Amino acid sequence: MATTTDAEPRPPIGRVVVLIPTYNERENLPRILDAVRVEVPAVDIAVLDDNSPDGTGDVADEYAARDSKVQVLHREGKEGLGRAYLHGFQWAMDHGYDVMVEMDADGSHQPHHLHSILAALRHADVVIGSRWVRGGAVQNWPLSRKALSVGGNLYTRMLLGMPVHDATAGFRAYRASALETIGLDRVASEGYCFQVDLTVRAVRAGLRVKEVPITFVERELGDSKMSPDIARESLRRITQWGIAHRAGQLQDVLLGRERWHRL
Ligand SMILES: Nc1nc2c(ncn2[C@@H]2O[C@H](COP(=O)(O)OP(=O)(O)O)[C@@H](O)[C@H]2O)c(=O)[nH]1
Ligand SMILES: [Mg+2]
Repeated sequence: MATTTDAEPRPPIGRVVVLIPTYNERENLPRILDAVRVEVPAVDIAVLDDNSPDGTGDVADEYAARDSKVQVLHREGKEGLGRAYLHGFQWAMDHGYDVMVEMDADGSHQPHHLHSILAALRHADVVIGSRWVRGGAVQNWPLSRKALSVGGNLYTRMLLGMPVHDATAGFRAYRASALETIGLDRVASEGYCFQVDLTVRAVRAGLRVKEVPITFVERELGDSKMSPDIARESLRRITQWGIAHRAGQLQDVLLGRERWHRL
């Protein structure tokens, strides 16, 4: 496994694009675009719209027509968050960006956190805006959503033994080099478990993954797209990865290749 340390210098940040996936976010989108543009004016934005029935794509086009820092990728239909991000990452790599930021459209991810996320990336390959580290928080979530997030993260850590507290978080920044190392063509996750998938791949590849605290604020407008199907995909895939991981460890032990530090 490749290893990296804090002491190793990282290249300068370079060109940054914030990727914002949207499905039925016509009320939220202009607000988040305005807020990101004010907070980090030098940064480009690409909206990844899955042909939202409420016309979010048109709202995005109107915005992009008067702001050259904003681009819109129109996708054919709703294929899930993971697919939308894979498309956005590939587009961003093809267009020479050095850093890709993931950010929700609904106001849950506050643009002022972009400063600490990008600052941390100077010494990391991947930075996760984390709700479940000291200083992190969630506002206005019902107990059921909190339980799902805490439980999902606990399950992920137990099965996969990862040193990450918020593997399901969706406010994060990747260096393009990190995405190249991860190898996006092997990522099959469609829904929200895409986030866990990339976290596991990044950690396993020996990339330096850092968490910085954020306050996640539940949306005020529009509806969450979280669904039982999305939760089921996460549970199924995380369980499969966990079983494979633990079986590999057991095999190491049985073959006398103990690596207890990985347990
Ligand atoms: N393009 C695209 N965006 C999606 C899809 N599902 C969710 N999103 C976007 O992903 C972000 C997070 O979704 P949200 O429903 O708020 O999830 P929650 O915060 O976990 O409840 C929002 O900007 C959504 O519009 C999808 O299938 N395609
Ligand atoms: Mg949301």
